[in-house]
Amino acid sequence: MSNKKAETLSTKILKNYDYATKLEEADIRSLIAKIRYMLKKQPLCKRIQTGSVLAVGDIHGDFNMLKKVISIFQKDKQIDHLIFLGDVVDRGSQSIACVNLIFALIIAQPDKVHFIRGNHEAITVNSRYGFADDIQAFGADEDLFLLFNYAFSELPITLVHEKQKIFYVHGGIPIKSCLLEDIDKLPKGDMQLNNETIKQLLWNDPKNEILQHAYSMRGEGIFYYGLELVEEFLKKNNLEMIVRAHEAFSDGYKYFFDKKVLSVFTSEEYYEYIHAKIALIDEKGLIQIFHPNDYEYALTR
Ligand SMILES: [Mn+2]
Repeated sequence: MSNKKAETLSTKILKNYDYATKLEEADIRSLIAKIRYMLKKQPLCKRIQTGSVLAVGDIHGDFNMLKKVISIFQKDKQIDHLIFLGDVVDRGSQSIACVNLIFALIIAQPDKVHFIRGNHEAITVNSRYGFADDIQAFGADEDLFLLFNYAFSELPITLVHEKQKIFYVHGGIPIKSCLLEDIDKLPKGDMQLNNETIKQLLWNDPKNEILQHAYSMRGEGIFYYGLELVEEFLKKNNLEMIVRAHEAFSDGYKYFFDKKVLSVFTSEEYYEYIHAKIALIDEKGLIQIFHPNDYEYALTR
């Protein structure tokens, strides 16, 4: 498998994003192979030291929204890092193209583009909510679905920005006390989210009304986390805030616990009542929330 092919494809896709919808199976296989090779070397808790961040919530196959977000990142040279908070696949109509485009971007700018794993980047979920059907409709060999999921299982599950002191994750914190060092010791390549801590990082939700934790309606082994758990986690790990995704609020974002947690959602195709949002977070942690359509206008005011 030559890496050159994946790099050539990446360049081609980034010149014309729609090309990500037109790839042949062999092209997709070479992107996946390259990404798996790159991800294998990365820890489960990724760290970045400095720079501004554009944080993107669930995309869920909304290719048009993804194209807007990526064009903002490519045009605005003041954005140092682009962080996808997971749930790129399922529900919407173009999951495969969305992954292709993000993989192409990671290949081109591996130090600036970060894809944190969501609960839909797990085979137990994406075999049921659209992605498996999309692969079948695409007419690919069955193992392409498995190859995507092998790659997803190598994704980082959290990212820490050391200057901002922000913890980026898809769902949130586990209910058992957890240090950042512990996250790196969790098993990599956990396809089905069998590890309970990984499962909770990807599935748990914040809830304002509780202090510690409560059982979640999402299912067994999933919890709501409250203010005291958040404060304890932040203090122990010398952090100030959690930025996560995973919940579709109608405004596209919501703050919890006196702004100690921010939730962002960035998909509209499947969710007609949602106004997608992205969060621009400067190096010091100052946050501006935008709809991707309003981004350029808001910056020129
Ligand atoms: Mn989710």
